[in-house]
Amino acid sequence: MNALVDIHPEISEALKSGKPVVALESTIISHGMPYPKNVETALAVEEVVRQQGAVPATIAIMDGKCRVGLSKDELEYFGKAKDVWKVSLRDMPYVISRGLAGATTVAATMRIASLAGIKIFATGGIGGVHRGAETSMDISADLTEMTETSVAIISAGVKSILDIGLTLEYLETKGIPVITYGQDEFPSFYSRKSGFKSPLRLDDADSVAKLLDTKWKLGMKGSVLIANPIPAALEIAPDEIEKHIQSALAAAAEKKISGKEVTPFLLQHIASHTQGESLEANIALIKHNAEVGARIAVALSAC
Ligand code: PSU
Ligand code: MN
Repeated sequence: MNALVDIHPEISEALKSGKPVVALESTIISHGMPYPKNVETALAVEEVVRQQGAVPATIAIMDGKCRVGLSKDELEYFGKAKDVWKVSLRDMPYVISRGLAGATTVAATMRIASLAGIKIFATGGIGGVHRGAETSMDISADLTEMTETSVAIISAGVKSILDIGLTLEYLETKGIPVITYGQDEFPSFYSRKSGFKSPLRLDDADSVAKLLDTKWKLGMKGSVLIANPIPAALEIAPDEIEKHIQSALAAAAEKKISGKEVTPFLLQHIASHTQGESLEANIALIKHNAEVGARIAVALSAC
């Protein structure tokens, strides 16, 4: 085992005995939602995973180590502290070697989950190819990591702050299977619709687990993206969100926001202009993803 990876005893016990484990990220806690909803959500998501018979593993960086499994106090710290780094792959060696606190993005969480031996990771939304990437070259390391690391991601699709079409093209180029759970159309986070047909569709956890098992038994390393549409009752219409995205993009350009600040800036702008509606939708879809992720983890442990 890697000396820089510290796994909570309950999780390491589960992994040793082949029990289902679901990884969870921490950027969403520190940089994706306001306190105290972020901590309440992190705890609720862990509980959802347990209810399905799997063990939750929230991942972050602390005291010079990758941490797999956080205590309630530690979750509280990551939800409250103002100086927590947003850590994607690029930042991992710096933040770990300096002993700083870091909240891990999808890319960094996948890498640490993989080091720990966890195969399933549930989150809200992944990073991708940004609108205007043809000139900004802003493409999230979440996508490149999906070719490196054999950890499947359950998300609510891709937020339309990104260029959904280009993100799907990128995933096709890299050979990443994209499966939508239970419908033909690829979802766009707040909405069950995106205007793009999903490359693949599966309707139950057993079928997804069988596909994952097959991919990895073929020696094909890398991820699979499972897009789980938001529950219909909580959907926000795409044109409703689009006007907030346009205003967020304009504000980002005016303030010259760049690099790793872009995604948190856009997310915060949208949240603060939708009177909490987007936050409630966000919380509900993460719980839903955790539930489906845990069911897939349970099915995979029986493969
Ligand atoms: N998209 C969301 N919510 C999030 C993120 C993205 O809808 O919280 C976070 C995730 O942690 C994701 C990261 O991995 O932002 C992507 O950041 P970047 O675009 O800088 O790679
Ligand atoms: Mn970026």
